[in-house]
Amino acid sequence: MKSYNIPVADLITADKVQAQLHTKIIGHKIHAFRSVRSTNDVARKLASEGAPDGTVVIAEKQTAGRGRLGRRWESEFGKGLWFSVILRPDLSSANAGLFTFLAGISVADALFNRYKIKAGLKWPNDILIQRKKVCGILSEAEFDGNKINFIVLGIGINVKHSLQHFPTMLHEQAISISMIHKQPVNRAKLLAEIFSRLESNYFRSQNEGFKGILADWRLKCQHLGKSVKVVHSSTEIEGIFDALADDGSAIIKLYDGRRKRIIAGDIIHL
Ligand code: BT5
Repeated sequence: MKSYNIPVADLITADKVQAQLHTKIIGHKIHAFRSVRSTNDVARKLASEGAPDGTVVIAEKQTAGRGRLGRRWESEFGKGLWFSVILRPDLSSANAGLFTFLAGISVADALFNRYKIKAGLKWPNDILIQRKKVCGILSEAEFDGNKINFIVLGIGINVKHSLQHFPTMLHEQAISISMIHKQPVNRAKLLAEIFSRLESNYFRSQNEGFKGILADWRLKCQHLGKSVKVVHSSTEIEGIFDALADDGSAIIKLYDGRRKRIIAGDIIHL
């Protein structure tokens, strides 16, 4: 892919983000890189070496940014926010999958607070603007017995792209904040806002569990009660997206009235 120059003054640094920070833990330690393979890989290594709760890894570019199931995440130099947050919740392993939803509502709230953009959430890990993907989330966990040892919450947000910065195959499905919000977007301020939202939801999950977080996610879900096609493993089913269950799985009501629980897959709007 082509490389685009951006002025040094526009690069993200730990200092710039920390100057905007209002959090107690998230972002107090930031490892900022020009280029890495994947911020999740760097964060997992740091976490296994003992990096503290709330440590962040961010890069201007990822050469092997990852989505789920080994899919590629396009991470153009200087155009997005490609970052991973290390969390060390005191929770059982059963809760690990719910951090994707925690991240989804946090990013959506930050987009609304800063730019009045009403983003929608798509099960399980997408944030959409005008039905196109502006953000993807890749939450990975390591366990210690039946407790979570750490979570690496990887978040990729398209910020400054115009259409030509995306590969052609993504033109129909990807969007950036700048394609909607016509004023300049300050990535450091947006990141600090996301850290605040992530942190308050993180503390909420520790104090109250995930009930409120999942309720907020349902309110922002774009396809609750709508017809969807779900592709999972090598099968496809169609039905109504009936509910997000408390364990994060999707409940699909088939057209013959039966309900099917899906734990992993992709939703296609019909
Ligand atoms: C995701 O996977 O959406 C999770 C993406 C997580 C990326 C972050 S960036 C920081 C951290 N470090 C990493 O290595 N990853 C995380 P999934 O639901 O599997 O979606 C992947 C699909 O999204 C691809 O197959 C493409 O179709 C599409 N896609 C790839 N890059 C995109 C982009 N920049 N914008 C919109 N869609 C994209």
